Amino acid sequence: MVDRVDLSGCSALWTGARLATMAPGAPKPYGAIDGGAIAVAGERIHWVGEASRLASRIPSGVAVHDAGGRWVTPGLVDCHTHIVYGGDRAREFEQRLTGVSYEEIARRGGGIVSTVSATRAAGEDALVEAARPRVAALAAEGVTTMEIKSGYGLDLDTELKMLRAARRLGEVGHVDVVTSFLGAHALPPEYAGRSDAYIEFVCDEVMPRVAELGLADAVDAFCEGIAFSAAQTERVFERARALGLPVKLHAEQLSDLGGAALAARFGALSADHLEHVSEASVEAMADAGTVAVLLPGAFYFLRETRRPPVELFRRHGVAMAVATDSNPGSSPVTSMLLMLSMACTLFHMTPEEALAGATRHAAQALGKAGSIGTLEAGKRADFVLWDIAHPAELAYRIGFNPCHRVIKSGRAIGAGSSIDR
Ligand code: DI6
Ligand code: FE
Repeated sequence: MVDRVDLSGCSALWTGARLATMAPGAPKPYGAIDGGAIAVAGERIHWVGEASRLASRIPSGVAVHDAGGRWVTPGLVDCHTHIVYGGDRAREFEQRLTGVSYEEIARRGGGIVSTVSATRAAGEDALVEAARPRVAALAAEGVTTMEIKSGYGLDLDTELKMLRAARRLGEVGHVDVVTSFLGAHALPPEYAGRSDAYIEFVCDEVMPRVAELGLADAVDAFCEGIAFSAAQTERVFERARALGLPVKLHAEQLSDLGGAALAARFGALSADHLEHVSEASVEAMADAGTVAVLLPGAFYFLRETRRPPVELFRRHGVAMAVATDSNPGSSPVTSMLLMLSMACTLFHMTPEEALAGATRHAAQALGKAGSIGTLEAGKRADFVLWDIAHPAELAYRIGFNPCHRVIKSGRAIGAGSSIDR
């Protein structure tokens, strides 16, 4: 006689589901459970398993929903975005198409710095309103948690304004927002030729204020020839550590400055981009448990040719996440499903790896592996019902959204395009 699942205290039960739990070490691909059910208690998953384990009489307080045989995955997690910004860079896109490189545009004072001017000029409300439809586009495809970075302010007031705007985007309740302080993103014009002085300003004046106000969940930096050196990044990390904030890093996107190994030395949550990472740095990331966040949108949009070394990450057991890098300059992307497709076609990941990269491993990259990213008891009840015949379809179709319904913190918040418009 099978033990029956105790549903006392549960608020909702979803039956008739084919679950892609994405649980680690599960016997079947995608952690699949056919004939599955999810019991929800308030905002959390109470139980996940085969519906045959349920008693025939469901307690009267439990709302029963039929998933209609649909596949159900964890809510998607976009663990790397710069989605709050002023203006856009469509003109720069035109320039790049005439042959000017991304790095050359940055050197001519365009690029990130032009977004900085527009972001400084925008009010906080305007930043929130501009980002809202972009966040809604992600939510419509089943994103239930996303990260948002600062880094287009590069002065105290605008960095704080961006982070407040990011927090506000999470208040609607459809998408949880995790923030990162990216003061060391680019050198603002007023510090031209004085990059050490700017790093000192970031460390001594901006980061402590950000920490004091509780506006950032982590600290990020851009370690690159067109941005900051490894030594400067290390100073940023030292201060983050002193303030008790976890770190992550834009590393080895355009060249190898040893950023990923530095990040690993500081126990970073993630190192991101990584097209030019060395095997020694991959080993350091494996030892530190630092997640490799891969960003196929930026790779595609900048027409990069060197792929991140997916085979090395596999061989050394580095968890791979996939994210949009949503930003106006190098990845004007607001589709996680497109990133799953590109992770497979451009980076040669498998559809299962790509989905793990948008769920379990993305959660890990945000330091939230204990609360989101898989369908397991105790985790937040964030999940998505899909009109698909197999989970590989999520990475297979291009420009089609099969999202049937999103459940956020135990509540149905809508379906596909109806979310948060
Ligand atoms: N790497 C990126 O892909 C974005 N920032 C970064 O450090 C690009 C930001 C931009 O071009 O506006
Ligand atoms: Fe980025």
